[in-house]
Amino acid sequence: MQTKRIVEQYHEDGFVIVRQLFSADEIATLDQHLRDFISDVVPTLDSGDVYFEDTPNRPVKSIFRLEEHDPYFQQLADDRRIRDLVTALLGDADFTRLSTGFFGKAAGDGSVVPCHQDNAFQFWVPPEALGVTIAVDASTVDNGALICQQGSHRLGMLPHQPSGVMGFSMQLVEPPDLAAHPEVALCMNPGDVAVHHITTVHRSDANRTDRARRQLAIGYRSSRAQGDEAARTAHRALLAELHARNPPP
Ligand SMILES: O=C(O)CCC(=O)C(=O)O
Repeated sequence: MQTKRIVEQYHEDGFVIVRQLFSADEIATLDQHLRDFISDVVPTLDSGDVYFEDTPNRPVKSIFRLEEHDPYFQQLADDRRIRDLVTALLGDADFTRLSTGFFGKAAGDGSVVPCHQDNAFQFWVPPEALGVTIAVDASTVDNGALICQQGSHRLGMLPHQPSGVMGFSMQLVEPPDLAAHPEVALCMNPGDVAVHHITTVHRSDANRTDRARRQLAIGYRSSRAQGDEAARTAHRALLAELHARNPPP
């Protein structure tokens, strides 16, 4: 797809998929770094940086700030192809790279991600920020592909409430009308990249298959977006209260 069409579609829908941005060899390298990270770094991480599924095998559910531990993830987030894409989508070459997260939905064990807008956790004003998702495995309707509501980024920030879900503390009080904002499953193949706006409503289902659905998610914000520190402080206080009431297992 041409850059012009990618940008138009992103602004129209609040999300877009760019097919095969990374080669099979590049995804194999990413896969190896993830495996090494999980075996070598995860055991050393603080509880807020890694979450496990609450099932007997306790597979890794999500990891945050990978770039702080392995420079490979910094280099990947600064890859020229991603930088060009983000520059075009944010309309700003002076954007800032945020952190890199891993969302694994282990085969059979991957749990639901509640419906939310990323800015309910990040608090950028104006909300000129986006999430880039790199597919490590194929994502399908059955293994928990990311599901976005078309055009929901234009609704602004909607009310959220605590979700009770470890690692995704907040969920929408009420998802937008499905007729006006239909859900689209972002089914991807390894090497595909999806981008969603920071106010696009999205969620994902449990992984009901024997195939893992692993994704890397990297945030970027425009130079115009500033963090709302008061909102962040209030959110941290809420999280601390929720953790105290219901400590992670
Ligand atoms: O793992 C998922 O399906 C959700 C990921 C997510 O919410 C995100 O990338 O913003």
